[in-house]
Amino acid sequence: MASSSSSSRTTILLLMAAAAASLLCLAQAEESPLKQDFYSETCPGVEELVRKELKKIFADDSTIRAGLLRLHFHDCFVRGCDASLMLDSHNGTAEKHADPNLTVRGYEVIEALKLKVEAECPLVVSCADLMTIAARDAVKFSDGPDYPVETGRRDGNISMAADAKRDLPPADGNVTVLTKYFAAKNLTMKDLVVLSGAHTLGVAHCPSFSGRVHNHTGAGDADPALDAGYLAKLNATCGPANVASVVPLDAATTDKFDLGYYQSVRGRKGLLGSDDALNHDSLMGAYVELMNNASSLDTFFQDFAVSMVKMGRVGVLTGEEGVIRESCTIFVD
Ligand code: HEM
Ligand SMILES: *[C@@H]1O[C@H](CO)[C@@H](O)[C@H](O)[C@H]1NC(C)=O
Ligand SMILES: *[C@@H]1O[C@H](CO)[C@@H](O)[C@H](O)[C@H]1NC(C)=O
Ligand SMILES: *[C@@H]1O[C@H](CO)[C@@H](O)[C@H](O)[C@H]1NC(C)=O
Ligand SMILES: *[C@@H]1O[C@H](CO)[C@@H](O)[C@H](O)[C@H]1NC(C)=O
Ligand SMILES: *[C@@H]1O[C@H](CO)[C@@H](O)[C@H](O)[C@H]1NC(C)=O
Ligand SMILES: *[C@@H]1O[C@H](CO)[C@@H](O)[C@H](O)[C@H]1NC(C)=O
Ligand SMILES: *[C@@H]1O[C@H](CO)[C@@H](O)[C@H](O)[C@H]1NC(C)=O
Ligand SMILES: CC(=O)N[C@H]1CO[C@H](CO)[C@@H](O)[C@@H]1O
Repeated sequence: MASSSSSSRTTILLLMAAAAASLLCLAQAEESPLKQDFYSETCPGVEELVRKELKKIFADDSTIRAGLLRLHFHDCFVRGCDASLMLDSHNGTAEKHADPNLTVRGYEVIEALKLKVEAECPLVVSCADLMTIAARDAVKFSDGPDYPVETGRRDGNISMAADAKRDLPPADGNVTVLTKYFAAKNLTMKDLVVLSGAHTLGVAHCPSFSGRVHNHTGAGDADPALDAGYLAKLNATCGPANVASVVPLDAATTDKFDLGYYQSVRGRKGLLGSDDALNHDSLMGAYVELMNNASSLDTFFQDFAVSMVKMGRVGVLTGEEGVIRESCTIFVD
């Protein structure tokens, strides 16, 4: 790399570090109606109970950790973190029936946790908080950071597929599009590049990216941004009509929360269009670059914890708002 561009890169990284520092202060100063250990009086030990249950569940299926992390994201982006994603509908119009949610996994885990928690403290702990705690534990048990979460959310009673279609970012979104979806939730480009790091866990189904393989611009072409060897592998797994097969989002270490995602993205092996998009913005590209240095792991862990806590505040219901449901999937007024 030419020295002029490497010095401008250094400048960008310094700017990002400054932005990160001010963001940290902001996150702490920002008023949040939530707080850590909200249930210390009303359901002491709830986080330990959840962790104990999840440890057993993950021993049977380590891949469900990725599902739980995504579940929290999809809940928070649609009507806020209010467990509206958990609600079943009899007419197929709830959030969980929206296209982007058809592949979301882990509903039954949240419901199982709720059952255990109800036995200890009936009608006290919200499903939205259980989803938040479960997402944190999913990261922790994947060798990621173990960060304190805020609690005190209450559950919503409205769940509409149309809201999910409107608010969840598209898998083929470019930088401009993704930034808009995040800004609509008061989340920054820094949050976008940091939270995209969640794709260090889990898988995607062929339809989420096969456009990049078979028909990128509508002329039967492939996305030129894809590494050639990687493209050939994707093509071998995902024929144009394949809707069932899955491919890891971070091929090297699918079940481990690490920097592997950013290495994939930088190596033109980001699976989704939205992953590759991070390369096409100078600030987010600089972050991807920074995360390609193994010594950045702690920075990623700290950044991820800050952005997850921020995402966990989106549109929350607190105090007298919303309800505490007995079951996370059954509608109550
Ligand atoms: C930046 C915008 C994002 C887009 C466009 C996006 C899109 C997607 C898509 C299309 C899939 C694959 C679905 C499938 O085909 O099965 C996926 C998987 C996943 N996403 Fe995202 N995502 C984004 C951000 C996030 C965030 C913020 C998180 C969490 C903090 C997250 C966590 C996950 C996880 C863990 C998986 C794997 C799920 C599994 O293995 O079941 N994503 N995402
Ligand atoms: C589906 O059920 C929900 C909740 O009961 C209701 O609000 C909505 O109007 C129904 N939609 C249709 C299309 O029947
Ligand atoms: C990003 O995508 C949107 C919607 O597809 C499009 O209108 C816009 O021109 C794209 N922007 C860039 C910079 O490619
Ligand atoms: C974003 O922040 C504004 C101003 O603080 C607030 O009114 C709005 O409700 C927030 N939006 C979400 C989705 O949290
Ligand atoms: C590729 O996309 C174009 C435009 O959307 C469409 O007309 C065409 O049928 C597609 N080709 C294939 C092979 O799917
Ligand atoms: C994908 O594989 C098919 C069948 O082998 C081949 O015809 C096609 O050219 C390949 N596409 C790409 C983008 O490699
Ligand atoms: C990685 O980061 C460390 C600490 O910031 C730095 O000393 C080292 O030069 C970096 N390595 C590369 C290859 O950039
Ligand atoms: C939902 O909860 C609110 C209180 O947060 C309540 O006013 C409303 O009647 C409930 N039911 C529906 C269907 O919105
Ligand atoms: C955004 C997204 O993931 N959409 C997919 C939802 O699931 C259906 C069925 O598998 C796919 O066709 C969509 O592409």
